[in-house]
Amino acid sequence: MSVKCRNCNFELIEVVDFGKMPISNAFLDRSDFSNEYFYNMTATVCKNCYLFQLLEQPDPKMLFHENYAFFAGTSNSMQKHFSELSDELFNKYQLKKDDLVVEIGCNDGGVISYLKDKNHFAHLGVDPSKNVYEKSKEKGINMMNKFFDINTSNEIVKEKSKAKIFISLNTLAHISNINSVFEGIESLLNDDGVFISEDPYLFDVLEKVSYDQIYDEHVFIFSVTSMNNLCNKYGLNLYDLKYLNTHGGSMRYYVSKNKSLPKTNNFNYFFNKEKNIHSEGMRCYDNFNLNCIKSKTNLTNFLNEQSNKKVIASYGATSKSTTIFNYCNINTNQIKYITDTTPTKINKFSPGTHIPIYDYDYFTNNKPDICFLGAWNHSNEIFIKEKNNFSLNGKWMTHTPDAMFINDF
Ligand code: DWN
Repeated sequence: MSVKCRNCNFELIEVVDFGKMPISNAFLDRSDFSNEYFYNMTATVCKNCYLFQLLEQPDPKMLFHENYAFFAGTSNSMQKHFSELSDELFNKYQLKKDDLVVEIGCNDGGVISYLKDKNHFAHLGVDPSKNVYEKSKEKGINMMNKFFDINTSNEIVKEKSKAKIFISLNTLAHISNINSVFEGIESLLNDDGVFISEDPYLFDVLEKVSYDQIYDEHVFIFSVTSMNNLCNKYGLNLYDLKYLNTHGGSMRYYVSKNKSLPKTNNFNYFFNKEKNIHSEGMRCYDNFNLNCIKSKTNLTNFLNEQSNKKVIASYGATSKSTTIFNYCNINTNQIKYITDTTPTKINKFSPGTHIPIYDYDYFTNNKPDICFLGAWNHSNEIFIKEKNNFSLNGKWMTHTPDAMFINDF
């Protein structure tokens, strides 16, 4: 393979070839169909540092721009999650009024919107997508409309100060020039500074066969091993971890500049667990490939059979669904429409497979027999909402690890 590991420049091993994929969040008008962009999506892993990564990534400017379709504010449970982390920052790190907190990829608010609400004025959000940047600015958050790298980091130090806390929630995995980002984090942090990062956890993706976490925006899916390798390379100390249920299984990484902070039991537990898995060579990655193929056959058969007799709709026009629908060749023959509450997605069509996306009113007026959970990672929130608002009289289904009905209310 001509592309080398983005961390250590070693050779990459192919894990799964998902075939042609469109831009995961590029929801289309009918007039865009003939000009749609596709790339080949191949998941790989580095045999040396175990960084799981896409072989090819479309130009980031095609993904993050003035019409970025995803707004984090659409999920109440994620808002609660952001608010809780903001409390933790005050309680655990005793933020002083001048302690700068920087958050990258803060989208339409993120954690720093809660810091701002608590009058912590030394905050800064950085996001390359103009529309979500504008949303944050409207809320009175201090913002920079940039991609984060060593140059942005230098600019922040020059214009503001070094940072006490650097946050990246579901963002680090999106940035292919990872070396420049780590350089930027290292040079931005104070000597007692902490970097807190969350992303989908690789071993959840492998075990749950949640291959839909893999799409253009997720250039990397981190494990403790690969994150630890990156931190070591930049003189940073990954000393603690917190396993999270968000987004179907995520890991929060606590990284200090202070190298003498001891590793916690949590760190040792996950680090050793992964070491044991890797002692069997590439077996977990080979199994993942086979499981993806099995899952594809299983979902396709299930949907083909059910769609003969029933109307199926999908709940949540997610980036994840772009991977599923394109990998499994699912279109309006199986899924009649998708419902979503995000204004930028409504009345558009899904990338690649061109399934129409309608608003919530349409959903309530055109109840499907079966509802596919495109936003399965928000199933708790969705079930609570739908239990009170909407009786499906039918069934909810998911694809992971196998296609199945999951009516549990
Ligand atoms: O990393 C990323 C994650 C955090 O968010 C990004 N690369 C992009 C995005 O991924 P996604 O599109 O797969 O994210 P979600 O959070 O699974 O998207 C949920 C979608 O479902 C949104 O479009 C909003 C919609 N939704 C809805 O219509 N009704 C969500 C909920 C909870 C609802 O009740």
